[in-house]
Amino acid sequence: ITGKGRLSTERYYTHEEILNYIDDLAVRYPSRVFVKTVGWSYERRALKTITITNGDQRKGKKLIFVDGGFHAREWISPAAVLYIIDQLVEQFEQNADLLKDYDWIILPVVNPDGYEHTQTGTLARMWRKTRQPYGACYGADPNRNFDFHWNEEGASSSACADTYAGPTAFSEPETIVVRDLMHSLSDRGVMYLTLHSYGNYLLYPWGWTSDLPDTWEDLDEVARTGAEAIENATGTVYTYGSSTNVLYIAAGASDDYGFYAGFNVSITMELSGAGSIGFNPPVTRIDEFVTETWIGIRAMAEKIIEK
Ligand code: ING
Ligand code: ZN
Repeated sequence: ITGKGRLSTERYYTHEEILNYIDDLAVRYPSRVFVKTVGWSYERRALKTITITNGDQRKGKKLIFVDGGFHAREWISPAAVLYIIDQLVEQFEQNADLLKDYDWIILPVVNPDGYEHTQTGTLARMWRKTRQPYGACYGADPNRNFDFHWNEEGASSSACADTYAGPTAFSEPETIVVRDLMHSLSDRGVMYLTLHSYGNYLLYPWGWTSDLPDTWEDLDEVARTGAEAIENATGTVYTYGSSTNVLYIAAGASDDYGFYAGFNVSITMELSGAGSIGFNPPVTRIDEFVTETWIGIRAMAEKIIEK
């Protein structure tokens, strides 16, 4: 995948391949694409963002922040992120409206240690968490580790649990990176989008309470726009609503934190997948799942831009 050429949707890629790919894009499109190392995972893998622009460096542009790969086993998430990058960089002409007044900053794999573990470890395909050791067990759930009503609801204090909140909020270097990015971007950030799988949901805050934020109607309108665009184009039905009300209560998730940190729209997208292929879509279906994801994201971004 290094060198010229685009990534295909015919297989899943390793973290190293993903980093090489974005580095390569920055070399090939030096006026529009910028890659930065923003931190390191527990096992010292680089966390890199790719910022995609239309080449116009004027100040005051707004920003959309997208991440993927929070949860190790949710392989379709980094795959969808790669497709988004391809659309914004290689298919720039078709998507120029999305970059006119907005830059996009993308962190493809938040949890590379976990992702690598699911690809190379023994019996590790269903790993979810990070890989920092806690006694006899490993890892915290990065999507329960953010310091907003941390560990109050829908998280575990047991280090061996899949939803372990961690010993403290922001115990994981990976969530600190996302937090610091959010704070550094929130003055111009308008949408935070985090890609998980599976179940076909567009979720907005709050996840820590069944109460809704004051501006929930704005969030609902954006999520509905994404869901309708996907259903109209493909027939796939996405359910939208607050995390607590349509899925389950869970405090310490990144979308609640992003909203609290100043992103007026903050959405967790649970991509396609169901039953036995939930975390493991066959490679023959990657294309279908990532293209429908892009249809929804594109529609949500357009909704925000027109406002
Ligand atoms: N789902 C999310 C999880 O972290 C979620 C759902 C997101 C709940 C945000 C609450 C808030 O459990 C997956 N698949 O990880
Ligand atoms: Zn997840």
